[in-house]
Amino acid sequence: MDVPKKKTGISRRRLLAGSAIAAPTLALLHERIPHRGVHDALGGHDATAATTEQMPHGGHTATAAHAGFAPGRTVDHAANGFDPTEMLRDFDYGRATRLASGRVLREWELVAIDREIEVAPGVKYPAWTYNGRVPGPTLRCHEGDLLRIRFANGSEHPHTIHFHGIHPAFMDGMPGIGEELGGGTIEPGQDFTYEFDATPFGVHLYHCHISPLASHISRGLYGAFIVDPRSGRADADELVMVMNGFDTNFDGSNEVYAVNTVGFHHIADPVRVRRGELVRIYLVNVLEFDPLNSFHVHANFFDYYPTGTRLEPTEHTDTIVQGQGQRGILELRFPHPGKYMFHAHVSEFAELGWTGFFEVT
Ligand SMILES: [Cu+2]
Repeated sequence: MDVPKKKTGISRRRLLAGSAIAAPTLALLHERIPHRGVHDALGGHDATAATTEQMPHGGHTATAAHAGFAPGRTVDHAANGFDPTEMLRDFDYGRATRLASGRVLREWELVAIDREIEVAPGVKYPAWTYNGRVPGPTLRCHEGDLLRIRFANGSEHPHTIHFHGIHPAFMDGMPGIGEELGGGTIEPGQDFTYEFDATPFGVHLYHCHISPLASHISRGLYGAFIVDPRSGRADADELVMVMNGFDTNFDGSNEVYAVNTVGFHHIADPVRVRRGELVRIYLVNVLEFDPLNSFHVHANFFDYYPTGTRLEPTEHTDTIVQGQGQRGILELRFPHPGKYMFHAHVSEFAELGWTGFFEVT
């Protein structure tokens, strides 16, 4: 009852064939997959024939054409109340005070709010949000801080905040656990304050943990949670990218894929970085309905720190795969100026929004 099923709406096939974002997408797909149904081509075994790697020039040229929908058909960021470009570098350190012990107490307020958001030009989605935005605020702290997060449920549905990290059971945001202490399920109109230590350092996430879990998460109730190591990290241009998707017709599969919610956003508005400067990406995969997601950057390599919990990278690569809930830190320097595509190396996701450019100047 808390997951209303929408009877009408666009299917993945119809979204591609006739929606607001269809024109350039369809042109692209027809150009590349001329004699095949769009859905079948994307979903069938032959979908790999359409990978950008195999058709690099066509892929780049045609995908760049997505920017063509931007001038006339942009997402209304003001109406959404958040802008994916701003969210990239928006870290919320909360309200910090020093306890008598000398330890830092960091406090936030998160409110669950139901609101409609636009996830691609003309594609509206009835989201469930923390603080009105998807993803929720990027909560950031230092290893060893005491964290206090007051959660108020202003939604019409029961929710929780389940943090990844190490904490007592009743602070886990799990229905049925700690109910006698006010935790567990937080009903509409109720509130609860989560309190725990910031540990371990790394890049984590938080999300609602009410069943059906996939529904509550995919609606938008998630965010990145970063714990900086005591030793700190080298100065860098830091970015948060939360890989997500939207099942706009509630059929159990996603119609739009993105980083930070708005599909194709960084095609028209590239992520601007400086040549030679260290760039650090906190990458989180919260995608539901698809078991894997991935990140690939063109013409550059990065160091990868899985979960960010060790200070030594495990890999030097241009592509990594993350399962649901996995995350990690990417560090790279762009040696050459220019525009470099980044996208999911699951081609279907890339074609449905999870693709963009770095612009190196
Ligand atoms: Cu929920």
